[in-house]
Amino acid sequence: GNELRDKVLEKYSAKVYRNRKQHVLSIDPEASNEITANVRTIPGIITQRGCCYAGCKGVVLGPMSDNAIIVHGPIGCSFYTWGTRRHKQVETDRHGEHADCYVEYCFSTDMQEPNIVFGGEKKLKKAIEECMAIYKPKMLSICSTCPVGLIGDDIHAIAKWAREEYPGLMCIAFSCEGYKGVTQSAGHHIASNQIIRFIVGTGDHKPQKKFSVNILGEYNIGGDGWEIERILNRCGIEVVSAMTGTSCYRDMKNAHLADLNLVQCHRSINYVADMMKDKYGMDWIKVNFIGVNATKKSIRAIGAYFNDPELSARIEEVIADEENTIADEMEYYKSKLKGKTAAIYVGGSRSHHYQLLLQDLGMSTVLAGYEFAHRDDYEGRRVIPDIKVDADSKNIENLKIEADENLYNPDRITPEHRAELEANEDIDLNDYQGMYPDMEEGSIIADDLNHFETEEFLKALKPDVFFSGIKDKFVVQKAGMLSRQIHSYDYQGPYTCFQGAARFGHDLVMGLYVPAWSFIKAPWKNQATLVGKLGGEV
Ligand code: CFM
Ligand code: HCA
Repeated sequence: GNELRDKVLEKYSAKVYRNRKQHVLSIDPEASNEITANVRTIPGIITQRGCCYAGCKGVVLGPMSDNAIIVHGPIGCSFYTWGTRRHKQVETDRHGEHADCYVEYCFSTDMQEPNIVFGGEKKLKKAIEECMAIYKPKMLSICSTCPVGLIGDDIHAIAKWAREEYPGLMCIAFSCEGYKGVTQSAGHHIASNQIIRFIVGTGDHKPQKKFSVNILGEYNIGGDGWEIERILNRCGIEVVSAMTGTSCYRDMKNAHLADLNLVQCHRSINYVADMMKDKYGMDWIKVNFIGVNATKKSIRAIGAYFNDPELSARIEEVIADEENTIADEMEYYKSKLKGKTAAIYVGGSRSHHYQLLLQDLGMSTVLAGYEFAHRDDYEGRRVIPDIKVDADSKNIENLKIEADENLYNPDRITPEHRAELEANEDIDLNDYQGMYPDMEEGSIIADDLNHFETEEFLKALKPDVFFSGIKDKFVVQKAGMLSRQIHSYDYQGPYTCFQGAARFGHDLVMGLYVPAWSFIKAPWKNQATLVGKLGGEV
């Protein structure tokens, strides 16, 4: 039932209560568990959400190595996204050629008041000229922040000017003003649209191996993407591009030449997968490389798609070998973690993915939620037709995609094989089931969880660890509960696939068993659990 939810939310005014109640529920297999998501946060509430610009510039564009991003706006917006997300990169493309890497740089027009009053276009052109003179990038992005949209600088005209002025330069403008959407999610969509419009389909570097894929929605945080690629390469599968971790503009141009798209983070990049399906007829499968069992299921699904006995045999060999390498460690971590509970609250897919890794370690998740996911990330893609399109979502362009005259090929697999895959419950072909099916009855789901609710739920549920981000980590830790960052991994990682799972187990055991905990007492441990009167005295 929803008793705990109602108890936590009852402190609100009636209006706020009515709103928040639609975002928080307890999983009940008998009920529809419909949730409200991707709508505006109530003003005044301390949300953990970010803005549209963060989703476009920071999340999707940021990891591309050879993409010089000029932030058109006041300097604070640049500073905020400068090196705070741990997408690792190298200075080579997938063919071993040098590609300049700008991920550690911060380019900004540093708009001042006079630019807001008289317009910032001249300053932006000057910034582009300066960047071209010094760095000569192959790709240059212009990302606008809030004031640019308000004063109406035409960044798209300037991008066109730059493409003409500098032959060979791919200059793309992104109207990703912070206010454009209700969260980062709007920025993911805006970035995806331009990737399809300007990048994918412009390269001609064909894959060399028999089986090739793109990895979509993998940003190489802490090296996650490198570990996934190591495993896929061992299996004999070529990675044409990753979007956008471990990739550069030059790799992404060739993405349409791969056989299959793998979608790791559905939330941030399902747009690209859908558009590539419409334009090239390329299938996608939902994968999850977080967790040993999830990884096994994912690579077996890839094997099933390609339907090649040699490939499937190699996949089984790799699984056996990788599992063998971590077996003793996993056994030990499991013995230390079995029966413990967790709460997870991050932006999108990781709140779902990490539950599977915790299950591998014998743990369960008592509360989970997303900052900015949509209903389909909770309930599965089958609810997409029922999602209300409100004024905020209408604000973001929905590209009309047509099949590519030469490259559209919907018959990459036979109709019989497609029917087989669709009937197979272990394979999500062009589909995502969302987080619910992996959650236990009675666990709490909280969309756009805020500071107040975080503290109240943690006090009531007392999980052993709270997985979250920088904004709430220390509040929780000072209250005596371990908090691990699932965005940045607290400077650790990779946590993907087999070795990543063992590394995660190691870090979690270290965190939970560190003797420092005996020096802090959670505030609620100092409070009486029962308050009442006995014989007239308190
Ligand atoms: Fe996808 Fe991500 Fe996530 Fe995300 Fe993010 Fe991130 Fe995240 Mo921070 S793309 S939705 S917008 S998995 S940056 S790498 S950790 S909130 S759960
Ligand atoms: C973002 C980036 C972020 C923030 C992390 C955090 C990331 O949303 O703009 O709040 O700890 O992963 O770096 O999600």
